[in-house]
Amino acid sequence: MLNLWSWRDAQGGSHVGVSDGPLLDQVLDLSAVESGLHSVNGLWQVHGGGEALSTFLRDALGSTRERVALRPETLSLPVDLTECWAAGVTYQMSRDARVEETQGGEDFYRKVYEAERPELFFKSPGSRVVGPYGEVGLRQDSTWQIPEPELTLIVDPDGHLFGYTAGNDMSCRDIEGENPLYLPQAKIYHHSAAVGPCIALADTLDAADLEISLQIQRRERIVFAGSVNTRMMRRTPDELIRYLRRAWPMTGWTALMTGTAVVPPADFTLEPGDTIDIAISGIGHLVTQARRITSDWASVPQ
Ligand code: DO4
Ligand code: MG
Repeated sequence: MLNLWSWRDAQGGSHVGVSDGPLLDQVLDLSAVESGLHSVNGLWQVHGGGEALSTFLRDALGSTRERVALRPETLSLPVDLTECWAAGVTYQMSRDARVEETQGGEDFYRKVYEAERPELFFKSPGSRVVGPYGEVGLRQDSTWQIPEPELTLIVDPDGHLFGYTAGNDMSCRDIEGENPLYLPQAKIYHHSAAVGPCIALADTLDAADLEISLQIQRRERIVFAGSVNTRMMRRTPDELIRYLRRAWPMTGWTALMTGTAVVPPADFTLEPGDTIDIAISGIGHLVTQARRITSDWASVPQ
């Protein structure tokens, strides 16, 4: 497995590194291998993706160069994103949860689960996507909010699948449930998308068999835990990217969330301060904290 990490040093300089598996304490800083390699984008421009990149990274890891242990709070977004998209109702569990929360629009969800065309929606501009250990937003006008843990595709500027990361598609079940036409307000708001902690290169991870788990901690207590395997997904990464690209030429790096199947019970809602830990095998933990959105909160995440 090959995992790419992005982080900042104490002076604010950016770095990109690689590890063999999601091992935060055994990262090879790629600027020690080739001067000028400071970002995933720079790496991709020089070495491309797929087999050519994997060969370069495996050779680099084969050397005896020093490995660094990264401090979690120094991690940045795994790649500078132009935007984030999401797919919906890609697991039966999500279809059932939507049918449960909806007041009158149930058939739309049943149909989209079966249909050839997947549900795809815009989620966030890249500048509002939250990285590891950042804060995700809670709307003031919703009383039923949940995180959605999702395998997330990282698509390169040429539109090819580059790798996988973990994603959080924050959602307001009451707003969407009232009327499916409110989907943009239920899904798109300040810091409603988070991704990280690293990118597992696409040709080094079998995305069809990954364990996705979600744990939510409130003060000292675990208030929800659940998991699912990507074997249960009805769509494939290639299919989702193909549909997105039908009418959306890429202009930069894109994250595409692939849908959730871990849904907390109907009486659960997030509270400010809750810690959300999303783990995916081969990728690691995306940890964020929930914070209420106020009008003065406009900081752009690192
Ligand atoms: O149809 C609403 C969105 C569903 C969703 O986000 C999911 O299934 O993950
Ligand atoms: Mg979702």
